Amino acid sequence: MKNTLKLSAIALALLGTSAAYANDHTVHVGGHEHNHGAKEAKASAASAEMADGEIRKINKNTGKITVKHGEIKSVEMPPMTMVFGVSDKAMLEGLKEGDKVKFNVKQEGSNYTVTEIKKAN
Ligand SMILES: [Cu+2]
Repeated sequence: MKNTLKLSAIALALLGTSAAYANDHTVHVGGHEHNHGAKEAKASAASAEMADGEIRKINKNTGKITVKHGEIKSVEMPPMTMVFGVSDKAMLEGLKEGDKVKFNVKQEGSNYTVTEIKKAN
């Protein structure tokens, strides 16, 4: 479990690096070259419009949260309750079960990772 989390943290770090590289040099990394323009438009829409959710369960040790969420337009997901990993466990500090939150999600294959989360107040 711990190793898996470490590996995904490394993978996330690597993804971040290649995305930055692609932006700086207009070199397209990965298998989505033809969708590049559309993908960027989606990403900026996502940061403007975070998804709504309510924390049902939170495990700061494993970095997993169960969230009852509304529609997540950035990854075309309908409302549901599900478990997410987080890209950085530090994001979970200050959050607890029952909190209403706004969050962003990144999809990697069939895995969804919360990249940003904050209390909705
Ligand atoms: Cu979901």
